[in-house]
Amino acid sequence: MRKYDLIIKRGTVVTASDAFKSDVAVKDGIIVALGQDITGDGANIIDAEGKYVFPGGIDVHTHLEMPFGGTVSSDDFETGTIAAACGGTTTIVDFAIQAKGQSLQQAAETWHKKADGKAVIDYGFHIAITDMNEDILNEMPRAIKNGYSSFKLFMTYDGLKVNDDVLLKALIMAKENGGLICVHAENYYIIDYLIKKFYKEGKIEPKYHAMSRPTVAEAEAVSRAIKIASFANAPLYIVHLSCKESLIELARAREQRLPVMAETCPQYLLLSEEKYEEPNFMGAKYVMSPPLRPKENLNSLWDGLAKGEIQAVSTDHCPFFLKGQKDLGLEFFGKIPNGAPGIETRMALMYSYGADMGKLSLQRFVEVTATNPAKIFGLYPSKGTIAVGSDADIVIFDPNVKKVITKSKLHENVDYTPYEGFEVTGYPVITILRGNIIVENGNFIGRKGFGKFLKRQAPILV
Ligand code: DUC
Ligand code: ZN
Ligand code: ZN
Repeated sequence: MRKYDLIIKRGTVVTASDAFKSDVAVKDGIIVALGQDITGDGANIIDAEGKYVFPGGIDVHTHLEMPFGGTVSSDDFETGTIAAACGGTTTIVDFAIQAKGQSLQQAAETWHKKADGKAVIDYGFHIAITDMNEDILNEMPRAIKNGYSSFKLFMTYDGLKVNDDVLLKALIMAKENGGLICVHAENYYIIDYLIKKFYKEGKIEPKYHAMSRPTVAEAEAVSRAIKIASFANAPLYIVHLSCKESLIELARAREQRLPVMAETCPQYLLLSEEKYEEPNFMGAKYVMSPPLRPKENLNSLWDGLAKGEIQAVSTDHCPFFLKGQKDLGLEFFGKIPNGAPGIETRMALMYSYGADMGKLSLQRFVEVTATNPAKIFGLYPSKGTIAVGSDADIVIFDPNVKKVITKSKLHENVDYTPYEGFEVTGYPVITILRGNIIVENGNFIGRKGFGKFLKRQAPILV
């Protein structure tokens, strides 16, 4: 009889292409067998009858302990990754932000100090380039070789924004060296004009944050980035695509077979701009960029996700406490730190409002929450699927559990959730990282520092 460490029995294994009843056997953190009636001497047995066996979620857009807007996002690599694990996510890719004058290596080291020894799930880093020059450009190939194979460029935000010449050079350098450029696409000048105009007119409440960042500002930047990438003949990944106008640009590019990919986030699929009307400054909960959009955008995004126009769902998790952080902007929306929590609720929301409601097939749910993120960001096939040879990063998911999302039950280090009161059908019951059970029935039982840094490979275009 073969020796295994763990056998998951009688669950329905779901991958991006299949759903089948199977046992899953694990040895030394790796999936080593799939099949019926697997037995093994001394192995830990999990009975998954009636449950789904999904690949661990992969969230490729998080901001843990990130200095931003005069404060620092409130989840660090310990609290944030515990929350992620409790929500069924086993890998994140966070953004190491280059400070002015820093090399890319220094940016990465700064983020290693935040994460190493603290993270409870595996993690990689994109490097956000904010201060480009010839030296930095020439440093990109080494960064890619060292496993930081994707870079983010902000097309907006004072202090972070880069111009089109930088975008063009970075796209060419990344393409020539097996890297990928990601863009936060919003038109700086439209937004800057509107923010100043609203301020002058005394329009200072949170809802003016959304009004200062109209969909056309996003769509223009998406279109421009796509055209520059097409000129450079380089792949491009658009982060947090939030509206129909941008989706039209994306879909057109993909129809032309351009290697353009995009993610959206649960907040753009499930929440809309009316949220900014919540009284007593509570609209600040939803101050994020891009902002929540008019309702009619939601169905377009769900459609785009189902049809394959959008490839991934991440969270842009960037939490700030209402009390003590968001309230920096009580007198002016422009001072509210941008961002909202979501690292813990992504899998349940996407299953419940996507797969369970029939908007996404089960396989597509897995594809957009795990498989495509792993492929695009150079982690596949060790992450993002359930197959012999892959890491045993697995979520046992009970499709029959009903829950109401409420802050007091979540692990995110922040004083609210944008999804308060959302009913979900289905929730992760066990999270397994490299063969180790790290969450059981909502309780984190893993170990601080067990998360491993992942050197990532070149993107697989999807
Ligand atoms: N958007 C946010 O809302 N927060 C952090 C960075 C970003 O682009
Ligand atoms: Zn962004
Ligand atoms: Zn972000």
